[in-house]
Amino acid sequence: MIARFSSLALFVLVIALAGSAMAQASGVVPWQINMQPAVSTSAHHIHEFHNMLLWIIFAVAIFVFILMFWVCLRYNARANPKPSVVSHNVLIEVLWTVLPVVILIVIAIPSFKLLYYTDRTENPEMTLKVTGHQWYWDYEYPDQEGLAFSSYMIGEEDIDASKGQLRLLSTDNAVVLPVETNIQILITAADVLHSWAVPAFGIKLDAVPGRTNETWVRIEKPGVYYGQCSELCGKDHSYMPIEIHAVSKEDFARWLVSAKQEFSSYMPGPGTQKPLQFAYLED
Ligand SMILES: [Cu+2]
Repeated sequence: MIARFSSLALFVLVIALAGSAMAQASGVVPWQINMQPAVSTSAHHIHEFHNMLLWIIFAVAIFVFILMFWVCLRYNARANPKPSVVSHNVLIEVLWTVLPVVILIVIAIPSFKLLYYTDRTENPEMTLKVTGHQWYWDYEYPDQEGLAFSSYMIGEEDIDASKGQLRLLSTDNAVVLPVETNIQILITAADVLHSWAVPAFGIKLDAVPGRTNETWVRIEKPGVYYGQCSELCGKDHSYMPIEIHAVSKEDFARWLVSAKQEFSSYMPGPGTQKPLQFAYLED
């Protein structure tokens, strides 16, 4: 019995240690559990809200389990041969109506605050426009005249692991964004519903044809962050990843200069869709 208990305790410890170690890794790692580390203010608030909900869920679940076992043991036919015929108890009825309402209000207030917080920033310093296509993303920097490009997944056979490229996640043209900047993000789609989702930023927003959805991000530290389309959009839904390089403001300014030259031939818009690279389509 003791041996079984200690092996169980060891198992729980190993899982907990593995979980905390993996939570530190950026992007995706094998056997990952828990959420990707938060690198934006929105993602931090989302994680805090999630953790608060976990406590409430645990408390409710444990209370219901204890109640259930107590009822099964105390009031089964053998232990309680003469059942009670009481059908009303005002105190209990008030409690089981009012307490869930109180719990829901406790959840709803921070939930709505968070929804409005992630909705838009009051002081956007720059804008990134994202357009979903079957099956790639277009990115535009409206503040930088003419800067726009398409971003395709790098095919499996073209993945270069020595450059740190990841299967199903790396793209030919990564989005480059500055850290410590309030970035307004406008999301739309050109054909069907897509969803632009980057877990480390706490963003998952539908890309809807004919409509512009807005959110924002303030990235806290440089790094490479990945996301995926999260709205089933057709046969290559799983092959339109998002790759974002967050860099310092100085590096971003330098990237802008070179990117404007590199992408100057690309003109976004209906009828002139001419993606720069067909890395994925060629295979
Ligand atoms: Cu999609």
